[in-house]
Amino acid sequence: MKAIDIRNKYLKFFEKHNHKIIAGASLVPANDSSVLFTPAGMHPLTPYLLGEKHPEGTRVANYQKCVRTIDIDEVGDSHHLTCFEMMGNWSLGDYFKEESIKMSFDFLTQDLNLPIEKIFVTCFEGDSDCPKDEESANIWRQAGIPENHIYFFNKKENWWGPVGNTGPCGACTEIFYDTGKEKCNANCNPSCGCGKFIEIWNNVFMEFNKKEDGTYEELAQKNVDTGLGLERAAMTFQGKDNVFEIEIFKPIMDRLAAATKLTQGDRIIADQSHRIIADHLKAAMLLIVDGVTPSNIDQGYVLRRIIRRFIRHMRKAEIDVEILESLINEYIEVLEEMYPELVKRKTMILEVLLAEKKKFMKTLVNGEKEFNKAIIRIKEQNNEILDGETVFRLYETYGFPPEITEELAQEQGIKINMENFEKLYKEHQEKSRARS
Ligand code: ALA
Repeated sequence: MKAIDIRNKYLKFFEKHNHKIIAGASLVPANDSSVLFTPAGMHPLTPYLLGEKHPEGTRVANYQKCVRTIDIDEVGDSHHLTCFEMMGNWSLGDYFKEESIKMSFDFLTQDLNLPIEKIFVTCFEGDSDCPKDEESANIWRQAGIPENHIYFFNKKENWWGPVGNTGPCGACTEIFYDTGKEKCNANCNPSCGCGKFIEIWNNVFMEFNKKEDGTYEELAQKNVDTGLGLERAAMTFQGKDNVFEIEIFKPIMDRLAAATKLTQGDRIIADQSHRIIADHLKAAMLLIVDGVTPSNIDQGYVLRRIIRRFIRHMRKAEIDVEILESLINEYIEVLEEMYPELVKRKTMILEVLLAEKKKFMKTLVNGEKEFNKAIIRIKEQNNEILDGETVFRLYETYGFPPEITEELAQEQGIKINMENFEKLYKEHQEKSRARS
């Protein structure tokens, strides 16, 4: 089943269960400077989770484009993405655990035909803020999930939110898909992250508001916030063991594989770079559609970092960067059905990305030369840390975001002195401010 078919089935299912389908929000949150990008479907709904009346009622559902840069370094493995789509259904003081879990279970097992033996779930083990979530576990048991597929974990795994320091949050029950891979060790379980179990859906029971002082107060209403990752769901239901095999990435991955000049032996490196390029390029295009342009601050800086990172990976995988324009055209065609807005803003996407590429390429070649000289020097000195001054010079003179320098250094087994870089960066900013 294609990703778009899963999305449509999801919306239809929740419409049938009396949810109003609402529009997703921009990737750039309105009236909220605490986060740069919309990180989850619930974020635009925060006021309603806190009690404000939603114009569409107490049951709503949608799909939402999300960007989470926190996972940026994980991209390249089988299932992490910085830019993904989350489908969500919400109870704004309406249904709670029982109905929420039953709907998730029915959707997965009936509408998507997922065999019950493939499903594993986790529940909150309880602490001084909130008791053990036996209620959710019982609902899962009644639905037919066997005891040895139910796990309890602490806040780290089974608590979600708030998005910033304060706001709605609560215990969650997560649904995992068993890929059928071997356990990585005898204790392998849904929290271990080895890739055997893939988290596909999170049902959060948002009944608390986290306050500034770190304490939790009960909200006046009990809410449900869920998130079903579309790309991961598609990977699961298409029986793929990596998300880049699904139809929204595959044509681009194939194109990159055909374009790399790396030889067979280096294909693992190339594969990782291809995944980074496919993820970052999609993120960049969708950010541009939502009005972000490369700059040195806030959202614009993240966009710049993402663009520069995928260009660097094109070079690392020995792909001619001149294919970027045709790659973008092809990618837009692939994504058109899911994101028609890409077609409408195609000219702007091409303009922004090609201009940024041109700018970066000018300095990348020289910057890499400087970097390589510095690495030779460090290695000759038997040093394992690249000094902050060099990192800063690469940033200031060549526009290398420190993350790129760090990544380049890591590939050589060298760490960078980020602390010193940050000190120099701050001093530089203060001087510029004093001058202006
Ligand atoms: N807000 C929850 C999440 O992002 C559903 O996992």
